[in-house]
Amino acid sequence: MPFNQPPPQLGDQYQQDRVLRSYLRRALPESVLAAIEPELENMGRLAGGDLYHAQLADRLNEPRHTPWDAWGNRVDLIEVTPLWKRAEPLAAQSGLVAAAYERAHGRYSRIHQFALVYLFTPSTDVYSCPLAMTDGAARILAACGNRSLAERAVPRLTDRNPDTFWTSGQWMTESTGGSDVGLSETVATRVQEQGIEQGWRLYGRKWFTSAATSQMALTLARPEGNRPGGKGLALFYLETRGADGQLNNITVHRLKDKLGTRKVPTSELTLDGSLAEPVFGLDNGVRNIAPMLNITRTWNAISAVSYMRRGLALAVDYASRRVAFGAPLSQKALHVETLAGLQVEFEAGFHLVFAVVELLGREEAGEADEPQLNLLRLLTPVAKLMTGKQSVAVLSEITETFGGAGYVEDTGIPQLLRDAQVFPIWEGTTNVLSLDVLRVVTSGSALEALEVEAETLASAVRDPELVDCARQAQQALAHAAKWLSGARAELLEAGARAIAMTIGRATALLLMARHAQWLVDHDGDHSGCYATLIFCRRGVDLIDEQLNHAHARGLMEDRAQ
Ligand code: MFK
Repeated sequence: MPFNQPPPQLGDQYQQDRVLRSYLRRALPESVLAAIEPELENMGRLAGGDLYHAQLADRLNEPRHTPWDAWGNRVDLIEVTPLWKRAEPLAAQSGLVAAAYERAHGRYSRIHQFALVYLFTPSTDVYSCPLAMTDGAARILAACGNRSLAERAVPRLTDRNPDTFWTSGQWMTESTGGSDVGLSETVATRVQEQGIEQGWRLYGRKWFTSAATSQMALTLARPEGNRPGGKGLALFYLETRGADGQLNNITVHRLKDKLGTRKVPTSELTLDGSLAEPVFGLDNGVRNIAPMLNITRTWNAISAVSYMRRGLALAVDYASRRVAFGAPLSQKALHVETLAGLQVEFEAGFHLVFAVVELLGREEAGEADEPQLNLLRLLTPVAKLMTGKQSVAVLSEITETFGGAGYVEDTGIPQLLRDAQVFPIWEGTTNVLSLDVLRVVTSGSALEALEVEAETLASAVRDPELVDCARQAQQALAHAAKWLSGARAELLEAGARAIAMTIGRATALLLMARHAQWLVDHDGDHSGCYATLIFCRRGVDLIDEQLNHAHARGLMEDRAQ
């Protein structure tokens, strides 16, 4: 018999997740953890068992678009994969959107929701995408003051009954730009008959509409006569089908042929007189859709850390099964060092995004003060951009930890890397979000709020090695503040990514140090200390004092490379 390598096994994804479980014990009151733990246990079992096996079996399936029926009628049917068909009712019943709006656990409700999402996401092939947009739409509609829209849509978007649950799209991107949304060309026309207003119709082409199977969408369009730019756009609500079941003057042209997230039926579509309703106001569309972006960016960051965790769970298990050069990989110093480097990046991202989730929960419970609101505004793009980059780097290394097997499709490993590549791209690329961070830190008091929070986190730490890590993190933040106050406009822009990453890594390091101290105090467990020390050594302050933008311009000026 030739040798056959035993494949990696995935166990119970809640019970085996030391980082998630210890975080929840520290962050939640005992009564809240006791109330939600059965749900987490159930989701962890499913994610590592039944759902994971269904996901592997579903690997070759993709969504299908049928533009015409046999008799020449335009139907634009989109059929999703079997795993997605299973994911939707599971998501509704598990309250993956609802838990945030039921607020059964007050300001802890977002932790409840996102802990479930974190377990669910890597076993459901990015079904988190429509859920993220659904959550973002519910957040906007619940607060928009448009009572009839809120009463119609919010109960459906937050429903636990799969038969009546709705998902929402977020149709922003046009071919003019996914980043510079103010260039959008879609026009909104007011329809009047005999002087009586009949509503609005939208005309335009949306170039990247994720999850076009949703029952509704929030989208941007320019009311006729409005000025150019994002301020001239307005935020509209539309339902994709009328009461007769027919599409709302929407033509789906094709599904996108993407590098990853291939189960997500992302479409190009044309709105040709689609009935729509302004959510509120007839301008400032970009500003008005921003709360949705901040929610979907949080989902993006949670998804990115959940993918890192999945890759690590498989790689760590595999290391104990794969023998080479006389011993399992789990006993080889260089392999262990490599895995530890990946583990700490995951832990840093985990603590950063759950800090955002805590702030979001406080905000929605009306318990956030001004500095906390500023922190939420700053750390949301920081967490999204940092975890997006981490997830690609970590999953690329994870692929390599399997050697040639990681490069072979039916192990399921390559799909993790391809899917992760979307996290730094959609919902704002790393550079676009770095510029958002730059705007926040140069126009308000968010950085001061972070420095105060850093002092609070540092003061919770007593172990001398952790104290040293916390000091390095505070020095990095002080360096960022000093650099920001001294640099000229072009240099500020050129250095924006380093600033954003430094803020992210320094904040994550402080959060890790605080958690590590708690683990030592409560459990005598030093795993958090090791993680903090290793992460600190990998580099926190990424600001380049020698940055000379003239060099980059000189190098990249328009000539043959
Ligand atoms: C797996 C889970 C996730 C899955 C989700 C999948 C969904 C996929 C579908 C998509 O990809 S949807 C498209 C995602 N697109 C983006 O994220 C857009 C990226 N581009 C930006 O974020 C640009 O910075 C932006 C469009 C906002 C720039 O547009 P503008 O017109 O130049 O806006 P400007 O002047 O920067 O901001 C307009 C206002 O909004 C300002 O307020 P004021 O009017 O009061 O001055 C800004 O302060 C405010 N604003 C912008 N971003 C904000 C914000 N406010 C709060 N939070 C923000 N993030």
